[in-house]
Amino acid sequence: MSSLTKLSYGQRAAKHSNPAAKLLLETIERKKSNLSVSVDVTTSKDFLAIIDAVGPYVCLIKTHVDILEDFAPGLVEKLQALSEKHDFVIFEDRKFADIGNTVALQYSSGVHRIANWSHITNAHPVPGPSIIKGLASVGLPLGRGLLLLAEMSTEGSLAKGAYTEATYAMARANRDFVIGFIAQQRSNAVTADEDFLILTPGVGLDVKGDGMGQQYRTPKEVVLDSGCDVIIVGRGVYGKDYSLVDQIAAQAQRYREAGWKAYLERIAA
Ligand code: S5P
Repeated sequence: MSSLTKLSYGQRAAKHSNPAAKLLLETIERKKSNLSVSVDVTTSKDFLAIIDAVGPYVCLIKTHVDILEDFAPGLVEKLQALSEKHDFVIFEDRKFADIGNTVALQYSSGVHRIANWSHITNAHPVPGPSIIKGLASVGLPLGRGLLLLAEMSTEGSLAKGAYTEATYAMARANRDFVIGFIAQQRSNAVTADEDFLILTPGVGLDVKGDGMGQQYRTPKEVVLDSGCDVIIVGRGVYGKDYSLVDQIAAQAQRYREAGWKAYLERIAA
């Protein structure tokens, strides 16, 4: 595995030139948390309550704002206020997948105006490098960062082998804007000179799947065995009853501890 996995997040932050990647690495180090909570709920009330409950324990909040049935521009200000209150970075998981011109419009405009508030977003590499060009035309001047989906957590994913390798090559050619990958492991194909962040969904401590193709691994498998940087946890943290904020906060603490322990073991090994 890459020697990058022996460096601390702080050491990596000091060397990173992309502002969004630097901010994320610094936040991880400062808060001693490599946990990102993915808040996939449909009302603004639940969305904000969950974020307020888990905020102290996360480095990053991952959103799907298009799921919210009552989305209004004022929500973004509330999200930003929570980001300041609890010191976390924001990642809108938009998974862009169209031609450069279209993704530039989807990223900058529409009701969500994602580039205005989301430090990090992501894209499928399937259209080829023009997707990066389109998104970078909007995000780079704002100091944003992009993650490419190199692998997915789902059963039967087509993102593997040559597709995944080609994704690394696309990132390598655009290192000013592409800060890393959504992936299941840190590949040996990515060397230590290229500090790409690996953010990994499909993380759960209690169950192995969700009956809809999602597959879960533990924080230890993800961070220690596979060399990933950030664990992304959704339902494992907030469960089904969003009113149980104390329980949600306790789960976030549990995942944070597991993720950080695995990281400490990794850099000590
Ligand atoms: O390969 C992936 C990529 C992503 S970004 N698998 C995923 O599950 N995700 C996202 O991570 C997914 O869209 C969801 O928001 C989150 C996982 O949620 P959970 O409830 O299964 O932990």
